[in-house]
Amino acid sequence: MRRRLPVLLSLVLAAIAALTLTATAGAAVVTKTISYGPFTIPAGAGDPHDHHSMGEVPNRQIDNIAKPCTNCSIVGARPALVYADGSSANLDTGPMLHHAVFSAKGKGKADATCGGAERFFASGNERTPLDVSGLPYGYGVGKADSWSLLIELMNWATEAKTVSMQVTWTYATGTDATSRKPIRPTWHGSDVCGLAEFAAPFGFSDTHFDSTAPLSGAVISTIGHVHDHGVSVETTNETRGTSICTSTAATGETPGYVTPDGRRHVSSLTQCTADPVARVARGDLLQVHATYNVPAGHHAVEDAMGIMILYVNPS
Ligand SMILES: [Cu+2]
Repeated sequence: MRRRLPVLLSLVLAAIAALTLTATAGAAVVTKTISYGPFTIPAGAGDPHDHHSMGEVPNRQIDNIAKPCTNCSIVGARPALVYADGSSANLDTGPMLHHAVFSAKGKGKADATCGGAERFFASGNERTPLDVSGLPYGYGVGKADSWSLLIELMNWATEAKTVSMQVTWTYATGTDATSRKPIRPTWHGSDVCGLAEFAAPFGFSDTHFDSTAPLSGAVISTIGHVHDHGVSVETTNETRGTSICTSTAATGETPGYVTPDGRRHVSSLTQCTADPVARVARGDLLQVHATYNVPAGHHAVEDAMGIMILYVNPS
């Protein structure tokens, strides 16, 4: 509890880095970058491949974080992990964004999959954005909504690293916000109401996780998540016999995702965004297929994940 006050104070001080306004035909779409933190991740043992020897900021929940706007509609979120000078903090220099989960409490906000605060955006180290700005949808932010951030950070470097979680929020206001239909996140995959982890076997594997669609409506966008050695994550609708989306992982696309030992880490996952991607009915049996390829001789990947967030316009 004693650590919370300085964090909150620094959040207030660090908030708001940039504000741009684009006006198109009476509609306003605004971009605002907010830094959450800073967080100092303790030193690790210098091995970029051994998670157990890394320094960590374990799951820290921060309540009442800064929101970019109120009475508005979020149409995009681009996550980053940065140093004090604004440059990217990534695995090439030590830090890893293990996860950041943003949730909202307020009128109409309840996690459709698990109950409790609505987890509306999340990022792993691959930093997948949400972008529905080109479609007539958005995630509503009410006047009295309060947001929380759950964050876990790691660092393999042998010195401590101080980083901030930065999100560039894009949002609509005024009539552009009220004319947008709401999207709600639904969570699918490995233990998504718990730690979300599963043990991936050696070799090529396809592990299935069943869930029931909690909402009827149109899937508008997706965010998939796997860990290193993950190949892809797909959500199928077993009731309808269709595939909703496959997110395919790429590794080492930029130098930040290549550690000094030459290993390439997950740097992006493909997304599906369309109007609609698919339709689902409440009660449909959905299945998440997490495919991994853990090489022989590697240590066991006990903390794999295979998750997909489906953003649904309920109807
Ligand atoms: Cu993860």
